[in-house]
Amino acid sequence: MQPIKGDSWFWGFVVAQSIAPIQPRFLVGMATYNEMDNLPRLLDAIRDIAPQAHLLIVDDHSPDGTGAYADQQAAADERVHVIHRAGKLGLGSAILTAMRFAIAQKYDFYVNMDADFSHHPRYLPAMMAKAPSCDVVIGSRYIPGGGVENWPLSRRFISGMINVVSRVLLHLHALDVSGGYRCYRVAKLAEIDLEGIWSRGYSFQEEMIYRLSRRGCRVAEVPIVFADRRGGRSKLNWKESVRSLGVLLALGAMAFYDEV
Ligand SMILES: Nc1nc2c(ncn2[C@@H]2O[C@H](COP(=O)(O)OP(=O)(O)OP(=O)(O)O)[C@@H](O)[C@H]2O)c(=O)[nH]1
Ligand SMILES: [Mg+2]
Repeated sequence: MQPIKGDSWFWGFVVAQSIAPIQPRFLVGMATYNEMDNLPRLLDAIRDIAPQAHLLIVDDHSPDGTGAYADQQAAADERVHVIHRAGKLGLGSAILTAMRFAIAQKYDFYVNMDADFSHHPRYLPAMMAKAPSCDVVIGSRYIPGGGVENWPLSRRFISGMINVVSRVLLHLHALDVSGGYRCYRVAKLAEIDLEGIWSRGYSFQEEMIYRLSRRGCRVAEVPIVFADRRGGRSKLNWKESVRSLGVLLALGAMAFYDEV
């Protein structure tokens, strides 16, 4: 019997679907606190550059209306998700909230970035292309091709020192262990005890790489040029810097006793 035309289309579609490679699901997340000067252009830029990715905004009740803007975007675009928290609870804990969402929603990869254009979306394609061959991709300022733009010498020095000291203390091999622009394999995030992360602030990045490396995760770096924030105000906080230094020293002691 001759197959009717409708049947051959159907079977053609089934065969095409079964041989097409399954595309990994990416979630691009950003913590926000008063980022109305940046978020609208940033979301547009990410959607242009990585239209296949879903987006997550974790907002801590920003007084400037960032959370309300994120809600409008989510209502108009099913790729956009928003989590609201009651108040400013810190960058590290906001990233943990995003990671838990990525695990619960079964994404394959979670890309974390700042919402102030310091982490430019132009680097997303390179990071996403590298992701399937490793467990963490770091957008790195300290490998060839990477760098920092518009930072005063003092900030370059402090950042460089924190990075070197953390690498030595925690026995880490990556050259940029303090940057937050990263793509994580979600299955690996699910393996570590996220409740057991000590850091709530700046030391969060170093602690994540330390804990993932201890589990044998493969870490790769792709170059990024980190630019100073485009708009809005810095949330740099000295109290948090001192607390983070304490966490790094405590993790360093743990790494030392692990080795002996
Ligand atoms: N949800 C949430 N987001 C935060 C918090 N603190 C900072 N952020 C966001 O985290 C990202 C990084 O914070 P930044 O203030 O840019 O910190 P930084 O990059 O070290 O410093 P500057 O760029 O100089 O301001 C930005 O998207 C902020 O809006 C917080 O307590 N809660
Ligand atoms: Mg910033």
